[in-house]
Amino acid sequence: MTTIKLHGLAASRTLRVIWMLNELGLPYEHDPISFSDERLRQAPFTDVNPNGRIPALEVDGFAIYESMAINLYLADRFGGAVAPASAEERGLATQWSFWVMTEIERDITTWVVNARLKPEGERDPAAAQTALAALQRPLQALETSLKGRDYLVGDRFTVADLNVAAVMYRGLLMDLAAYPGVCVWLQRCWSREAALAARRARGDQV
Ligand SMILES: N[C@@H](CCC(=O)N[C@@H](CS)C(=O)NCC(=O)O)C(=O)O
Repeated sequence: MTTIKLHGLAASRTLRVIWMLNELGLPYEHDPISFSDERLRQAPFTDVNPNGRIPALEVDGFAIYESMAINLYLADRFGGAVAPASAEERGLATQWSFWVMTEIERDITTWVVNARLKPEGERDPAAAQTALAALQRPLQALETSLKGRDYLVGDRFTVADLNVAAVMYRGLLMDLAAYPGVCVWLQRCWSREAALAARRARGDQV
């Protein structure tokens, strides 16, 4: 029997992997270690991820880190409808996963921290504004890519949608009126039962 162990509390980037494991219906052992836990920077955790960060995953002793890579690996290893069905779909799933990490993640994080999450007095409105401005180009690219389609790759929900929507979790707090296709697609992805279950695991009332 395959043994899967996921490291990382749900209220972190680990959420992305919890969503994926839920989609695949895979049972797993959960080690909800926090990003602030000193044990991240010590063995045995550093044997799993020498960067001392979460999420990290072990499957029958095989260790892997980086949230996007973990989800692409899980799709490859366990298959199902969310997995790419051809070399082209695999290429596009990789493309979207790299894209969201390089074009979206940093700016959406800066925006949400300084526009929504920090107490008002501690926010940096200029940083939020700069980040929001930088997001316009990739959001427009995503809007264009979704024109006339419900999902990013093929005609079904795949790991490409999951990885992009998961990194864009904080987009749920953003006014996306200028990008109606992105708005509908993001809601579609996050309203899946596997996604809602992941959000409940991090304490969201959904
Ligand atoms: N690129 C990595 C980033 C991982 C990451 O930064 N994780 C944070 C929690 S969300 C962490 O472990 N922080 C602890 C630290 O940096 O010491 C991924 O997507 O998995």
